[in-house]
Parts: sequence; C-alpha cells; structure tokens
Amino acid sequence: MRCLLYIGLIIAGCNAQQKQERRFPDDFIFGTATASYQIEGGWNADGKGENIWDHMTHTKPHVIKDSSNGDMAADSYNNYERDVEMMRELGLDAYRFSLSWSRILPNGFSNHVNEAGVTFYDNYINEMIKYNITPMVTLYHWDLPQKLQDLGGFLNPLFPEWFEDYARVVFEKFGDRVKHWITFNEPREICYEGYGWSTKAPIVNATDIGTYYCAKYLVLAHANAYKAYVNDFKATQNGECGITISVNWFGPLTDSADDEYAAELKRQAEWEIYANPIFSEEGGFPKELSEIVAKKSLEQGYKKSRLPEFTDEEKKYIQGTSDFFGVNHYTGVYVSAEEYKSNHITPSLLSDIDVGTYTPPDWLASASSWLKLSPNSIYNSLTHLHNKYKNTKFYITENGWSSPPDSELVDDDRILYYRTALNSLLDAIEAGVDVKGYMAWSLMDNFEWMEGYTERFGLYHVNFDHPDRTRTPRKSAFVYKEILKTRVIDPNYEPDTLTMWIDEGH
Ligand code: GBH
Repeated sequence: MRCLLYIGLIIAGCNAQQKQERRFPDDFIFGTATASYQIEGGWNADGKGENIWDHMTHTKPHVIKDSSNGDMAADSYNNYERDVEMMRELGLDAYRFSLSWSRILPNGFSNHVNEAGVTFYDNYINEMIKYNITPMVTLYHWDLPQKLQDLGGFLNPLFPEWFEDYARVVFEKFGDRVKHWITFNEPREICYEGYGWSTKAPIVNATDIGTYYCAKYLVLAHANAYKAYVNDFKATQNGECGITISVNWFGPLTDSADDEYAAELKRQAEWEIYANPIFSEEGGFPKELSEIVAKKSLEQGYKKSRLPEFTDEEKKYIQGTSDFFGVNHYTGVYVSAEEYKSNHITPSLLSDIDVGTYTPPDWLASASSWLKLSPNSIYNSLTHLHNKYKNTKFYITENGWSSPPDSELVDDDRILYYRTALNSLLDAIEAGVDVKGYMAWSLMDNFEWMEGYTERFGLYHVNFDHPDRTRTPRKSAFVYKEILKTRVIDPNYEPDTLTMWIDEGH
C-alpha cells in the first residue's frame, strides 16, 4: 500500500514536471544553414567565374586534408529540388544559404551579370517560397571572386565599394522575395584565417597586419551594403539586414583579475574587433586590444599601430548598421593569463594578445579537433552579448556537430549536442535575451574547407561517391524535426523509424 502511494507520488511529480516543460515561442524561427562553396558544385557551370576556393584547391590541392575540392560538392546546383524537399521533410521555418559572388558577377564587378547564375538562385528561392520556407541569405560566405583577390581582396581600400556594388545587384534581383539578409559570414574566419594566417583561402599569411586591415575594410563594406539596403531598398522590400559573427565562449580559467583581463582580450581579438564598430555605443575597435597592438607595434619599430584607426566620421557611419546580430556558436574554451600558452609568430594577433587557452579533457569530442561539447556556452555567449550591446536582436545562424565520414546514421553524439545547445538557448531566452531563431549547421554533409570531406556536419548524410550525391537522413534529423514540430526538447524522444516523410502542409 505504502509502496503504491510512493509510485503514485512519483508519477504525479513527473506529470507536474512535464506541465512546466519549456517551449520555444511559436514565432521562433527554426532552420538549417549551408554555404555556396560547400554544397553547390558547378564550379564553372554556365558562366560562373573562378573564386578563391576554386583557385586555391586547383593550384594547391595539398592544402586540403584529403586533397579534395568543391568542384562538385553535394551538387546542389543540380539537386536544389531535393534540398528543398529535405527542408519540407524537416518542417523547417527557414533556410539559411549563401550566394556565390562569382556565379552572379563572374569577375566580381557589377558591369557583367551572369543571368544563368541569377536563374539558379531564382529557382532555389522560388522552390522554398512555394513551400513556405523563409530564405535567409548570406551575401558572402568566403568565396571571393579570384579577380578581386588578384587586386588585394579585402586588403584593398576599394573593397567596400566593390561589395556595395555586388550587394545592390543582389538586393535588386532577389529582394522582392528575400527579407533576411546577412552581409558577411564570420569576419574572423575571413580576416584572421584568410589574411592574417593560412587556414582559409586566400592563405595570405600576413600575420602582422592581415587581420587588422581586413577587419577595417570588411566592416566598412558591411556598413556600405547596409546603408544601400536601408536607403534604396528597405522601403519597398521591407526586409532586415545584419551580419553574422562567430562567437564562441571565452571565459576566464580562474576568477583572478589577470585571467578576467586575458579572457576580455581574447574576446576582443576574436569577435569584438568586428562587432564593436557596429554594435557598441562608443564605436570603433575595442579599447584594450587597440592599446596593446599600438604599444607592441611601436616597440617593434613600426611608425604607427598595426591596427588601423577609423576616422570619427567612419565610426559614426558604421555604428548601428545592423538590424540583428547573427551568432555562429559552436564551443567554448577557458582563457588564462599565464598558463597553457604557446609560442606564436611575432608580430601577429595571437602574439599581440599573448594568452593561453584550455579545454577540459573530459568534454565530449567531435570529429573536429576544435569542437567539444562545452556546457552553457550558448547561454554564456548570448547573455554576455546581450548585456554588452543593449537592445540587440539575435539569431543563432549556425550551431552544430561533426562526426567522421564512415560513422553510422545513428548519431547519438550529435543529438546530445543539439539537445544540450537548445537547452542552453532556452536558458538565454528565459534570461531575457531577444533571440528570434536558430539555424542548425548543417542541412547536409558538405565540403568542410581545409578538412575536405573528412568531417561531416549534416543532419542528412551525403554519399560523395555516388554521382547523384544521394542524401539520407541521420537519426538527428528526426529528433530535430520533432523539436521543430513540438517546440519542446524531449530528452527521451526516439524516432521509431529512420524513414522520412513530409507532414501535411509542408
Ligand atoms: C563555421 O565556422 C563556418 O561558417 C562553416 O562554413 C563551417 O562549415 C562550420 O563552421 C563548421 O566548421 O582547426 O583549431 O585552427 C566555424 C568556425 C573557425 C571553426 C575555425 C574551425 C578552426 C580552428 N571555425 N576553426 S583550428
């Protein structure tokens, strides 16, 4: 009798808990994300021009882990209807993808528009709209027309003009249907990895100034595109325009003042350098970083800081030029002022800040060396940004997990990662952060940059050995579908089949 009473209480307790289940708001936008070079293929199809990834993978194939390239990738150029079918299977509200600049403007400049390229994106967008899927479009996800790189790319002070011209073409062609624009994907990866280092095309490796000059012209280019949209398109097209910045969490290893300062410097070097000019009240590059680079530059014999300045006019021009803050978030690390340091090339951004980083060895590891399951890192990042840049609206524009190419369709690690991340996101929403949507990276396996096809991020597996690039849902696709539909994260939900279907109305 007593025993039964206890069981009764436990069941009652469970029910009560279920009633308090935390939900995503009904108007919260769930989607997935991809990028042009990573999925499209058709690298020279129908008049497309060469971009820096075509150029680098063709001239220096050894820089890619498996010597592969994006010539065909997942062949979305020919499979776009299947892509949209997958979006319908998942029941997505939105789909974030990027445009290939050189598919639209083969030489980078707006004097020659490649109509076949425009038609491809028209078809892709129209197919989404037909099924009520909201397109969220990134103008630049790392595939610069090679011709512009020959002229210095992001380091040329004319870059902001070139980007504005391209943006105007794109707003004009697609703005009747696209209402969510993202100018750049991850300035850090463009500037630091591509110009200040050699882990992304165009592998310029100008460690002294590459990151810093790129940051200046990128931010100006972003502001140009934003103003063009607001001044000449927004009134008729009625959309929004923002930028996506990679914000992983950098917290102090201990609560010492030195570690706090080290973590602050790291955040400034990683993402505030791009975010502060746009979102902060004071404008311009972050203070402590500016001071330290100026000091070290002079000590190193430079006539002025390697970090260029903005004029007051430029500062004002750039401030407030974003309707939202797109956050790409994957993981976190601890930052230390004294411990876990490594030797860095001098001068460089990393030697400028000179801090150590630490990842606890017991954090769950993915197939990517840099990607571990870090607790609360979405919550920490979003609440930090929210407190720093008041009244800002956010989207998580990427978040996801990698597995090895030969792994099973049953991807429980990825499911655990997504559930953990989405719970952390709910914590942030409950703490008052204005987050409007979440895009999982990625809809399908794709070309993972320097890692080629050796790391897989897809909710759908792609068979890169098959001429059709067959797509097959992983178990995580079914779990994501269930979360989208119910707006609730059920830790116990198990799909009873791995055979996909399209729900009525999708
Ligand atoms: C995003 O970048 C990209 O937007 C997307 O295209 C990409 O496919 C996705 O993430 C998954 O990687 O090896 O230690 O030098 C995420 C940010 C920054 C993560 C560079 C990998 C390399 C670190 N990326 N980082 S390391």
